[in-house]
Amino acid sequence: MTSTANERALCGPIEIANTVTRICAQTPLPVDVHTHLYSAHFGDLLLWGFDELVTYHYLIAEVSRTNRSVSPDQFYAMTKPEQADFIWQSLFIDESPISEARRGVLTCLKKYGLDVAGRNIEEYREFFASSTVEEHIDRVFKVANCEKVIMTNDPFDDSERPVWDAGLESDPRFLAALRIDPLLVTWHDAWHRLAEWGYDVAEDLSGNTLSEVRRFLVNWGERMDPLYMAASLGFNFQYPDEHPSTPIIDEAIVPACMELGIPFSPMIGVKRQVNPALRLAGDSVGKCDIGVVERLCRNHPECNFFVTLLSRENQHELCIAARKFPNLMPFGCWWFLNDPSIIDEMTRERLELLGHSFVAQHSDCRVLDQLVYKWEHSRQTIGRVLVDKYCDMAVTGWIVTAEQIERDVRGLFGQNFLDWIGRG
Ligand code: RAT
Ligand code: ZN
Repeated sequence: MTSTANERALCGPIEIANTVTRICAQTPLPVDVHTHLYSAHFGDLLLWGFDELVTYHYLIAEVSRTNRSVSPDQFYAMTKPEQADFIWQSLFIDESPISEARRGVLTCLKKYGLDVAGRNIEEYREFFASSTVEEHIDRVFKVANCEKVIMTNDPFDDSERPVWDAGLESDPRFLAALRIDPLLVTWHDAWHRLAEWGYDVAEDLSGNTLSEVRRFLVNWGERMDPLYMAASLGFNFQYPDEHPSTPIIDEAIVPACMELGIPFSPMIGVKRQVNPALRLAGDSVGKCDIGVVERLCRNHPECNFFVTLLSRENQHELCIAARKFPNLMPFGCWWFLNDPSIIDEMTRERLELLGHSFVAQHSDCRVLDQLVYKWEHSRQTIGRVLVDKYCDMAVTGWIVTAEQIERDVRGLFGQNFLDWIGRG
């Protein structure tokens, strides 16, 4: 093909590099496919502001090794502002904020126009205190250039369920994902909750249990209108297996996903609570068995699987699995993988093996403001990878245009997922 009437060929590596970098920096983010953010209607469930930003659990893990004068129990006994003061002093003043999570705080301050050089945390606190949550949500979406985010919505969460029960008006920027970890990870407890909510279930899965679990999922699906159903699973998760999780997937989750017309999203690889004293910061990572993903996709070719794996060691084989199963879409650089060096490696590997058929990143934000830095950093890293890839194409004589790059970048930033599930 030659360039079309409206599409001008980009000439040479410098023009390609400048154009790709600009497009990656400026393309509106169609959807952040996995966050822990909530709309303002969810009240205190939405975390935002300086103290929340600085007490992110990634930073709690870092301070626990940097400043051992305070034990984890003593740290958690502090008030939130005290925790933030302690982390600021230990990780930002006593040391250079060189890690990715620390650099992220600086990027947020800069993008809000605050004086990073001044290191004045009272000024930062005042900045956030001077806005309402609604104003701040508008600001963050604008600064991050983000159109929509997908929340993590857990019907087992006693602070979240009442918000759905109240049936308040929703904010179209915040889409739902139905999160169902307890059904697969702690069925021995979860079944009591379902029974309490009027479902005819038994711990041994007898009688109507599986059809009732399916009814529970479809009921919540109809209520939340989720874009997918998700569960975080341990690195040692097995499928198929003797464990109740196998019939629950085969006879409740997959049929419910099919009925609702959404994918199932197993997020596999967490090693839970290797250091319980650190609480939310105490989880780790393990390599999972890629056979679990292959067998899920093979046993349920009619169902789509939207998958992210936590271990770096699983990423290449996830790409290969995706080459074999068109009902599998990999997404994001999850949690311990959300660092520039690893995003660079994973994005190259995925582009080389899969072309565009994946979602390059999600933020996993737990604090609204992280939307600003996580995407700023990922846009830069993915941009550097794409510069190389488009230059490699152009060297052959293939014509590269800004319009094609814009389409591709929007896809990688989340449009691919929306198109895949028919919600484009
Ligand atoms: O990335 C994180 O913050 C983790 O703590 C988890 O939230 C993980 O992403 C999950 O969704 O379970
Ligand atoms: Zn998450």
